[in-house]
Amino acid sequence: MNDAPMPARYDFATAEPRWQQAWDAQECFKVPDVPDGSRPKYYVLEMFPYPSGKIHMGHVRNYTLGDVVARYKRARGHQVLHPMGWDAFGLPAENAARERGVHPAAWTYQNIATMRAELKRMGLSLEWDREFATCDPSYYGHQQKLFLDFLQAGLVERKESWVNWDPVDHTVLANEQVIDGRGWRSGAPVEKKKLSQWFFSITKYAPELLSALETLDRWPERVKLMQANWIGRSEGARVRFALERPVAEIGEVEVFTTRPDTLFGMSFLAVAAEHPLAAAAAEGNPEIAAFIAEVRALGTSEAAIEQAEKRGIDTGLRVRHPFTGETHPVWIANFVLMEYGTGAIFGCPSGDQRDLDFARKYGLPVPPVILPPGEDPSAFAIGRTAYTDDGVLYNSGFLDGLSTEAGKRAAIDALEAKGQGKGIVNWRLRDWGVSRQRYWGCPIPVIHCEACGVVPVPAEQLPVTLPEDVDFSKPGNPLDHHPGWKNVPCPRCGAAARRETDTFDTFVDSSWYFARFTAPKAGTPLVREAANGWLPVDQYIGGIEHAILHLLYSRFFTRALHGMGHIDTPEPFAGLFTQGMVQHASYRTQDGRWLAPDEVEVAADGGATDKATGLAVTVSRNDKMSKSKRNTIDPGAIIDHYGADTARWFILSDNPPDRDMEWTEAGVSGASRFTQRLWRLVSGAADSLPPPGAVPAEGAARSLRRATHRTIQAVTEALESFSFNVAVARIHEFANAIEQAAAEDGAARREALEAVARLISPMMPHLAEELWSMLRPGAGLVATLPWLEAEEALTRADSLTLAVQVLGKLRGTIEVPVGTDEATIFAQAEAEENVQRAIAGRPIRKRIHVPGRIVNFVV
Ligand code: ANZ
Ligand code: ZN
Repeated sequence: MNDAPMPARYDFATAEPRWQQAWDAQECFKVPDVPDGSRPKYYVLEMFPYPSGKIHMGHVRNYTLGDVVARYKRARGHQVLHPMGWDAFGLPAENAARERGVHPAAWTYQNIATMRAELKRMGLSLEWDREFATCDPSYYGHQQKLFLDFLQAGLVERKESWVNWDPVDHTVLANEQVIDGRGWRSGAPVEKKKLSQWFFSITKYAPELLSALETLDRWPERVKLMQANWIGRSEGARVRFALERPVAEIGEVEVFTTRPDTLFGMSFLAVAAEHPLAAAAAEGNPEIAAFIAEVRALGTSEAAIEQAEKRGIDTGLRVRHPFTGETHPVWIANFVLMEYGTGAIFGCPSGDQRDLDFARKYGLPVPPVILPPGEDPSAFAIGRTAYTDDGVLYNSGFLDGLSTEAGKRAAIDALEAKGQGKGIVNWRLRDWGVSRQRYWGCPIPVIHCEACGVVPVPAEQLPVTLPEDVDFSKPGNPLDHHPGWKNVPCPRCGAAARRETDTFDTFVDSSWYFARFTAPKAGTPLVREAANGWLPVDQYIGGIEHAILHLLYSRFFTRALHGMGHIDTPEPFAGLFTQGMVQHASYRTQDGRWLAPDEVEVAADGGATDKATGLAVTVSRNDKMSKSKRNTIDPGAIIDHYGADTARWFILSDNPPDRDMEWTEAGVSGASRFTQRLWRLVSGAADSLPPPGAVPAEGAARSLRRATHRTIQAVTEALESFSFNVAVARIHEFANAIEQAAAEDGAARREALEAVARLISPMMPHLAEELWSMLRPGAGLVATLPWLEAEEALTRADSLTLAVQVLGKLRGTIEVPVGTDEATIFAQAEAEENVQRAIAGRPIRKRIHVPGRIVNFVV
């Protein structure tokens, strides 16, 4: 007998690192670069993190979800690729350099070290050998190589485009970085400027990117819809309007419309502020010039334009209508975007709300042309609301009487016959501008030569690495004012030339990392067999904030790589799951200060007081965790205090993973108690159980065995369907069932406890190993075991409830096992106390049995 005292509690602090080492030592999560075909492959990937400095609860949720999938699929017999890396370029590192004088590389790699250690503490089943950071020259050098391939394939272009220019920071701003017309950092009024920039020709793939959405049957509908809207296919026409009098050699204006049927409802023509006709009209007209300058100061984002008040100015120019020959005024309007269609529209106020608002504001005519179904043409009038639905055309010359659809076709036919327009498909998607005037990004590998023009850096000279000695004290791009870096000889003619100083948008880095993970150390960007063996990613998991750009750019890259013959798959992500956010209550004092959770005392009713002052604070629930509200919870501190399994269990338990969840102290401590409870359940029984493999006696402890197998079945279904909170709930119920089960059959109890250890293993992998090692000392790791299969016979309903009647009156019910013979059923029914009383000693004349339903005694 072993008299060593058992510890009274599960000591996660020593157990978790111990199991992590055991997994490492046995290389449980390692897979070959080329799947060997012995088992089906499964590639699980979570969106890789930006190394901001610390992991946050959003990471914990994301990586826990991925780890559950990875561990479960591994147990189901798949060869699972589950890598991790760092999306490591980007502006924050440069800001840190400017603000704190720390070099972006040092800052980034320090953050990576911290975050890697934190992630490792979570016990994720990652293959760390595949780790890379996108700022490693060994990654971005290959990206430069791919860029040369794209260039060769005609998928890259250098062209002029309008950008938001911050005149103080000397940098291009993304639309999101323009706030109320000002640079988000400098606060300076933003200018629109034309710059030569590098573009990936994503628009060439627009039709495929749209139509292939249909093949993504394991993507959320919502994400597919967002992508479809972003790509934005619309059918319509281009219509050319002749100017009554040409200006600055411009004789006509072309508009794009999706409603050529409404041409007879035209009231005005409007162009964007950046349109050449606007510039021509501004010549010698300070009022127009001032208006254009004002519109340019507004952000270019559609949202900004949508919100801004509709404003315009009459240029005094007029255009001739292609059908009526009448003339209409040409306006410059702030709601017309230069980047969409042709940068010009014809305004039909009766059929378009924006046009109507505009027409009403400036007193322009509103001729109605579409008659809604059931309306009387003599009575129908447009008030404050445009009629944008289908109807019958009227006041429309040769289109009169046609439906909207027929009218569109007839108008296009007529325009084409006159040579004044044609039917086209227009796409909202723009080419992807990837030039950034920044240091901390992947250098674009081209050289500008006076004589030769743009010359790609020869592949053997890659990688073009970033210089280390850079000066962040001046505004603008440090690569630009570096004394030597950009001065290089032209690779073609040898003359003095200049390196491109733009670096790539960091979305480029994240557009192919999932492919690089399949052969992260290779000397070429990709290795065919590895990429083809593992791709597409079977399950991609990340935040909805990446529903559009990151996923679209990755899809484009993959299609382009496919088109160039690098890989076989055209789509990167076969399955996509978007997780909800982690929220936390926030606390605010009456004088408006935010308090951190540890600065308040929360009462049982949810009310809270400031620990320092004792005064009541305002609690608001379901706030996104944010530094500004001081309601973030540090995962590191949680792991210190409760262990990784508790954090994982709680984060999985609260809500379905695609919904937002609220982090609460009560929730996490409840999860912690549950880990202790499971540990006690097993440690208390381990010594008294029969040896492993003991067969439960036939019929004995049937309800416990049924609970075991039904739980196996339910947890399996829940894990298959991403209902991880349901899996957690079933295991809670199972723990109750085990605790309440009669103690008679040790083998059934062992079976139940072993099932607990194995069923929790995707969610609480450390505790699973700990329990398993108590139940089966020396029997190896749960991480290497196959998933449990439920025994069908034990998951089926195996008893029936029968109503028992005496002379047709219900007197009780009995429960019998399926397949019980009739004599036993009658005997059991007759023995019921209530039934005995109703029979009252009278002889039974007839016994009736309706199988599965009723037993009736006639006395
Ligand atoms: C005339 C018209 C009449 C229009 C009507 C609509 C309703 P989607 O579907 O998004 O492609 N438009 C075209 N180019 C524009 C630009 N650069 N900036 C702002 N608006 C522009 O939208 C196409 C419609 O948006 C076009 O059809 C045009 O207005 C407007 F009863 O033309 B429509
Ligand atoms: Zn040259």
